Amino acid sequence: MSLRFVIVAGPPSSGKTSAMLHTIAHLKKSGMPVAACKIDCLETADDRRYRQLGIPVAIGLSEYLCPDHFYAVNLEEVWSWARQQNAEVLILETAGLCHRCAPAVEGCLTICVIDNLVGLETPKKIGPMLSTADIIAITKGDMVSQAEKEVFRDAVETVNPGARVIHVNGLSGQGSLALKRAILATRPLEKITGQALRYSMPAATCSYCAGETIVGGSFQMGNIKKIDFGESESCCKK
Ligand SMILES: Nc1nc2c(ncn2[C@@H]2O[C@H](COP(=O)(O)OP(=O)(O)OP(=O)(O)O)[C@@H](O)[C@H]2O)c(=O)[nH]1
Ligand SMILES: [Zn+2]
Ligand SMILES: [Zn+2]
Repeated sequence: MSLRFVIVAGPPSSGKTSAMLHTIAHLKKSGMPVAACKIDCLETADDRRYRQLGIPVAIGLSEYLCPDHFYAVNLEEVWSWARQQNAEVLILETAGLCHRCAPAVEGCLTICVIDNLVGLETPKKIGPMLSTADIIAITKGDMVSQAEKEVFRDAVETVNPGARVIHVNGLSGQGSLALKRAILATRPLEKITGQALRYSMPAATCSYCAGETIVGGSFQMGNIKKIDFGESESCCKK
């Protein structure tokens, strides 16, 4: 009952599905039964794209909940669903909208997909989603120069020096064979229950989490953190 549980995260439109469609096609050619699940907030069309490969597909929409917390709460259920489909590889794609959370789980191969166009500061900004990944797939290399590609790779490696970087073209599929090989080289996991998230999630227990919509201190309770304006406050008082 073991499963290679592969987590794919990255900013919106970075090329996660494009890269995975090519990778899953390679896995299928090797006779590997694959299932895919997509976690998003309000809407996704990714299920239709994955279904075109003729594999079992599930979607989870978090709606009014934080998608990352929703994701963590449903890991066991996604595992059971994939096993019921007799999958030996599960591709779990997550929106990765909250740049404070990271979906990586111990024992699961975690791939962070980031594109060459997001700017040199972005690897730092998306922090743990990138720094806790095993593999970083950099897409859209066809849209930048060789020099830009190298500088961007450097910025990525500064945030996660231990990860393996693979350049993937989501359109042509170039690089997806390396992703397939990395997935097949991963040791299947016996169960997900008891595995640890590699990075803790922030507490989200303020009045706005509970549905409050009005701005102002008297409408706020629970876990409130205010900005420390430090020096700039004393400047304004002058
Ligand atoms: N030029 C170029 N375009 C790409 C590449 N990879 C993906 N794209 C395009 O980028 C857009 C977004 O790709 P998706 O695969 O949908 O990205 P995603 O990360 O799955 O998006 P969400 O799931 O909506 O967050 C699509 O129009 C793709 O065709 C690439 O390597 N080069
Ligand atoms: Zn997608
Ligand atoms: Zn979060």
